[in-house]
Amino acid sequence: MKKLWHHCHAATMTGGKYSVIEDAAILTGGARIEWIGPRAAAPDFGDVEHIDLDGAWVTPGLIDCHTHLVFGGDRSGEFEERLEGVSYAEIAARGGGIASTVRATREASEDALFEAAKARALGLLREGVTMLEVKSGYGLDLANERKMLAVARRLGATLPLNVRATCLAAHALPPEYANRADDYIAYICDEMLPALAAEGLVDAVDAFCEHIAFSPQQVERVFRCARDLGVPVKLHAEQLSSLHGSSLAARYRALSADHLEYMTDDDAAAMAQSGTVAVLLPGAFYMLRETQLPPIDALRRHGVPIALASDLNPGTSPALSLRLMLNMGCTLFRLTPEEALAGVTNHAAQALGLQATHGSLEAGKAADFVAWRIGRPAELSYWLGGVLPGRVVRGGSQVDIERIA
Ligand code: DI6
Ligand code: FE
Repeated sequence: MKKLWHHCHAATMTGGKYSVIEDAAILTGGARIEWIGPRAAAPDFGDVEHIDLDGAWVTPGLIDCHTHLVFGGDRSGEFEERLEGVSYAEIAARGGGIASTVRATREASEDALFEAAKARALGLLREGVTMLEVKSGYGLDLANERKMLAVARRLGATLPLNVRATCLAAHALPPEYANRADDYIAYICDEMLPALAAEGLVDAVDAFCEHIAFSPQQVERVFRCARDLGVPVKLHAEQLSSLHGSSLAARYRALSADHLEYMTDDDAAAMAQSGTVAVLLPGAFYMLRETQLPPIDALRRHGVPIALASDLNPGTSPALSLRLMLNMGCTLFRLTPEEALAGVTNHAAQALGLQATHGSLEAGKAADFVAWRIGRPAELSYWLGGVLPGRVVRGGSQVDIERIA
């Protein structure tokens, strides 16, 4: 039966703005929105189920468009050591850092990875996230990258969440390829990506373009391979230094370039041209105690869509809350609450290539939304994390999180 959700206000986020409808009504049929508008303008829908939302504010379901939430182990021990004065270089020299997560991920069974990832995903769902992206990148060989991506697919198949899987094989150099980065890139392009794409495990391809990871030339080889396979690309760019990875991403019509603290005005212009979304990651900025701000004014001036994401990963952003990122996007980066909310709805959908079906409340789009018991949309950015009262609706059905967990 169709459902008419009423007694609510809607921040539809159409066009990346609040686009408020006061005293709204939303008609859903199955998993889609069939009609949305002011209740007073609603036609007679006949025999439908009426659902009273008690004056809630309805927004699109939140979208976390950049996570590494499948991983083995954690790095809280290293966190503690660093605070006791052990340097990052010492930790790395004895096989810590990313390498330790690669080891723990390779050692973990698919089931163990799934259970740990499921707990994190449920935490996000509980706070209003209905879609998230998961990157591989801690396997770094065919079998282990496949294992990570299979966990991502399983999360999407078993939880009331849309999960997009991104292959980030070009994240770090695995130990067996030490000092042979070009050979590893060849392995990615000749074996890993073709196999994983053929198995339907890859919605996008990502890479880490940085002095401590891969050069723009190496990234470009990965991008060419993705293009030949018909898979869209994304890029970790300009996180620690300026290599103009974001301009390279724009040349390949990337869905997004992410981090971007060190990007230039020309990079922003190139991204605007190609419609590449700027995904900002305040959790990593905070955790690394970075002081170089991403150039928000240049992004605004050039009209680059801005998204916000958790970057949930065990090293640089152990951020279990996307809502906390809304506050940090405002407090650290001076985004407005409206920009922050667009960053986890409309623009986040665009960063995943799904803006035609998700990210705003419009007839024809997915019936994924959250009815928040708040007085104004800015509260979503104002409270620092935590679960705000309300209900999460995914595919037209209210999610019963306690039953799933
Ligand atoms: N940038 C980051 O901040 C993370 N990966 C990346 O490409 C770091 C991931 C980790 O330390 O485990
Ligand atoms: Fe990341």
